Amino acid sequence: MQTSNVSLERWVHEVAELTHAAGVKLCDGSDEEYQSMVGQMLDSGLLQELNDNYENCYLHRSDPSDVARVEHLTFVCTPHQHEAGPNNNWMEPAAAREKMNALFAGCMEGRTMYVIPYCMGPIDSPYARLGVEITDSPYVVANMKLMTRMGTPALRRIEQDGRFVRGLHSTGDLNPERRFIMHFPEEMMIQSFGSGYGGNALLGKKCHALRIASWQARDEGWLAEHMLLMEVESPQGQKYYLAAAFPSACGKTNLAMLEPPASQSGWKIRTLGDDIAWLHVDDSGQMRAINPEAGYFGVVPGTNVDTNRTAYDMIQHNAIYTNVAVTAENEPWWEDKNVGAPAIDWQGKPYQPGNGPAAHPNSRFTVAATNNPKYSPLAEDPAGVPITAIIFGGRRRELAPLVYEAKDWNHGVLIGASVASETTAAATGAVGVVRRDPMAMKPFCGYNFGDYWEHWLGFADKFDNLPPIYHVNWFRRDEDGRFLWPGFGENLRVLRWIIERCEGRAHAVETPIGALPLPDDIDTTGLDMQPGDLESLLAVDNGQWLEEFKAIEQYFSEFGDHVPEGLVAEHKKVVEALK
Ligand code: GTP
Ligand code: SPV
Ligand code: MN
Repeated sequence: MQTSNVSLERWVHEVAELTHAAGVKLCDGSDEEYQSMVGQMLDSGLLQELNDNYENCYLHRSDPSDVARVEHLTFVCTPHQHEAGPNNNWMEPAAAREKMNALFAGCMEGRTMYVIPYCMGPIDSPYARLGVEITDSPYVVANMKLMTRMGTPALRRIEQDGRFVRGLHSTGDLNPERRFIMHFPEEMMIQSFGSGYGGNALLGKKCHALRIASWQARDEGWLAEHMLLMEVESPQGQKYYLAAAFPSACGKTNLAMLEPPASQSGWKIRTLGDDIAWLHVDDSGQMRAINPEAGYFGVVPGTNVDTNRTAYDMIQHNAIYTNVAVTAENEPWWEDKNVGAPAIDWQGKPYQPGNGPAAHPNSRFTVAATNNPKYSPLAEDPAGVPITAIIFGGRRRELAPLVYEAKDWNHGVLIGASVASETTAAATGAVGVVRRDPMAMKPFCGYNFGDYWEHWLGFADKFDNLPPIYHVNWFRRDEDGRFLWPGFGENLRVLRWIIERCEGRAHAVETPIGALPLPDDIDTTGLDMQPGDLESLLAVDNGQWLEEFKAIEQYFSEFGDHVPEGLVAEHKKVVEALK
């Protein structure tokens, strides 16, 4: 191992000894290295070639027991349980370490151990943070190459700065009984065993950039959030930057790559990020954000030329597909692709409709951000972009209106803390069950939510010009299950109202839950909506909201004396107004 960082060298040595790895490969992040990983995986059967129409695209089928994040096997290991909070599974650090050491002992016998230095954020950004992932999975190496800035430049910065997050990963035997994703925030350490899938295994993403980073962000006065970052340019050339937090599989990738419909001519969208944002307030008091990632691990099903043309085109070259189906012509296939037909399902079996969807509902693509024709060059700006507005949202067939605006920052924090959303296939377990998912961070906040809300509220004490906060819901339905709002590209119409509000130009009516547009305030020209749909989408029923606020109060009470008084006060104000 060639590095001047002595503690890195020592750690790599220790891990090699523990795991009995046959060899150590320090990854340089080059294209040749990526191709050699791909070649090796084609030989071993971990990857399959796809039809030539999909240039440099490969298919990976993960173990059928290993297809999504595993929240029940994900732990935050802090000295005291209250630090992790009721929002996390907790294990005492020494006990967790002992458990993990036993699992890692000898687990790489006869195999190569890859050492991946990576940088989350532009390599020259003061907001960027470093990490090293050690893994026995060439699939992880290839994905980290597409998703992060990894290799020699990251190692050089680690050698300069000294500080980095240590992530140790092994796919192990994929036995769910021996699968754990452990976080040790005080030691800036992650240990993941027994999964080769997405957020469980690509440790730079959720484990580092959200769970460990949220802990650091509290200490250092910033925010690490499950947010997309996008630029919206008006026909007049004015640029706005939106940061939006929606739970897993609730529309971040789609919004970040939005294609303006013909009716919205002149508007342009550029993507900064589709999953994670790090927000800082700069010396002038302006909130700014960077995307710590450099690629996308996105939901495949539902991607087509009408919903997300950008992603559809972007994944036709230099992409890794995980758990999609293939056609008889060996092209990747998924539900709602709207072309071709599945021949082989995601498990590699001949497709039979009775066996469920052909592509796994959480099948994913991995591509570098540079594949995205809408990728904003500002994503490489070390200073990040100035945030115009923050948006929270969830997937709710009932109650939550299409859009509403917080009265001020603290009320916005209450709105974020109260987010509820239907569960999706992004995590194992039931789908479609409404649960609280504050700030879309339920699976990702590395510490007690009570303390996290306090940290959010604290921004209002320190700063004057914080961005306004909104809530959106693209997922309202009628009794027959029909979506009331067309969604996707048409969401731009809602973003336009938000932007006009930020500029003090758009109209709104005050309600107890926040300010809403009247139906006439949203441009619906050319939309094929049924009479009354928009009215339903913008209705606020005080009685229903009182019930909702009871449930919110109940939820907050789970956090005991960690719940900030400021949040309770905001809750009370809304309840009084609803009465
Ligand atoms: P993660 O990567 O899991 O964090 O998810 P994400 O928030 O990036 O979700 P994504 O954009 O991939 O969307 C997930 C699913 O929601 C896909 O099947 C989309 O087709 C669907 N979806 C996204 N936007 C909309 C919308 O505006 N309306 C409707 N009805 N569905 C949407
Ligand atoms: C999510 O579940 O929110 C994802 C996918 O973005 S994963 O990286 O697997 O967590
Ligand atoms: Mn996500």
